[in-house]
Amino acid sequence: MSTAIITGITGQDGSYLAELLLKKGYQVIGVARRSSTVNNERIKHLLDDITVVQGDLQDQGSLLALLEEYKPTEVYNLAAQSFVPTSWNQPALTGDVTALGVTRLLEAIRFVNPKIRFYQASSSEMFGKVLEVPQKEDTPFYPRSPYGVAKVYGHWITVNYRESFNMFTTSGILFNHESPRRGLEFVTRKIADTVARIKLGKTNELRLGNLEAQRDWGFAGDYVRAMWLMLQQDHPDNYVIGTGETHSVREFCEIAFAHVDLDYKEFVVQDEKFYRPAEVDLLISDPSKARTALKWELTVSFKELVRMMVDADLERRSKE
Ligand code: NAP
Ligand code: G4F
Repeated sequence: MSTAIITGITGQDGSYLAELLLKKGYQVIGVARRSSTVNNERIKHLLDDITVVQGDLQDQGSLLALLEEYKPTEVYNLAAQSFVPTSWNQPALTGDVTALGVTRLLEAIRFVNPKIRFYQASSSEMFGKVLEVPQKEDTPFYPRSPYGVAKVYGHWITVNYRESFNMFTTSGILFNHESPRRGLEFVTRKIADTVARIKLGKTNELRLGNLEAQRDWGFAGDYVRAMWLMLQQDHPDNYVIGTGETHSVREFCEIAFAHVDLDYKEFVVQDEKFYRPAEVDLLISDPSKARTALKWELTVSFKELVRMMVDADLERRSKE
C-alpha cells in the first residue's frame, strides 16, 4: 500500500484530496497544527480511515519526524496561510509559513528520502497584475500581495530542488477553486452563505468589496485530481490548472441570488472595508498543457458550482 502525507489536511483541498487518495487505496497521513479547539469539520467523515498527526510548517523537526515515521512515497504540501487580505496584516507569518515552510518540507524530504514525490500548491495569485492573457506555465509572475510573493518563492524553491537535487518536485499553479467546504471568508462562500441566510430571512444584506474583479473559478473536487495526476507522470513539471473561463464577482452574485429567485441589486452593498491595498483585477487560465499531458478534465461548470454552493448553504442554514 502506498502512503501519502497531506499537509493542510483540515483545509478545503486537504479534505477532497484525502477522499480521492483513500479511493485509490493509499494510506493517508494528514498533518494538522495544534489548536486549542478541534478543527476537524471538513474531515470528520474520514477520521476512521486516515491518520491525523501533529506537525507545523514552522517547525522543521516535526516535518523530519513525520517523514521518518510514516515513510511516504508522496507528499502533498497544501498547508499555507492562504487568505490574501490576512497576508497584509501578517506578512512575516505569511512568508514564514507559505514561503519558507516549503523549504523546510523540501529539506526534510531531501534528508529522509529524496525519492519521495512532492506536490507544491502554487497559485494563480503569482500572476497578479497579469503580464499575459490567458496565463500559462511560462507567463511571468507579478504578485500583488505578500501572499502572492510568498507563493512565488514556494514555486521557485520547488523548481530549484528539482534542478539542484534531481528530486521529483511538481508545482501545480491552481486558479481559484471552490466548494461547499470553502472557508467562509472567501468571496464565493461568503456570497453563497449570505444568499442562503437572506433567503431564510436571517439577514437582509451582503457587504462586499470590489465587484468587478474577475476570477477563473472551478470546483475543488476536480482540482485535487490534477494534483494526484501530476505525481503519476514520468517526469516532474509545472502545470496550470483552471477552467479557461473568467467571471466577475458581480456575475457570481447575479447567478447565486437568481438561483433562489432574488435580485442581487436589492441586497448587495459595497463596503470600502473589503477593498484591498492592491487588487488582482483579472485571472484567466490556459490549462491546455494539463488537458493534454495529464488528460485532466473538468466535471463541474461555473453555473453548476455556484448553484451547488448555494444549495449546500441553504440546506445547512435551514437546519440551524
Ligand atoms: P485552506 O482551506 O485555507 O487550508 C489551508 C490549510 O493549511 C489548513 O489546513 C491550515 O490549518 C493549514 N495551515 C496553515 N498554517 C499552517 C502551518 N503553519 N502548519 C501546518 N498547517 C498549516 O486552503 P485551501 O483552499 O484548501 O488551499 C490549499 C492550498 O492551495 C493552500 O496552500 C493555498 O494557498 C493553495 N491554493 C488554493 C487555491 C484555492 O483557490 N483554494 C488556489 C491556488 C492555491 P488550520 O485548519 O489549522 O488553519
Ligand atoms: O475569494 P477571494 O478572497 O480569493 P483570492 O484573493 O482570489 O484568493 C484565493 O484564490 C487564490 C488563487 O488565485 C488562492 F491562491 C488563495 O489562497 C485564495 O484561495 O477574493 C476573490 C476576489 C478578490 O478580487 C476580492 O477583492 O473577490 C473580491 N472580493 C470582493 N468582495 C472579495 C470581497 N473577497 C473577499 N474575500 N471578501 C469580500 O467581501
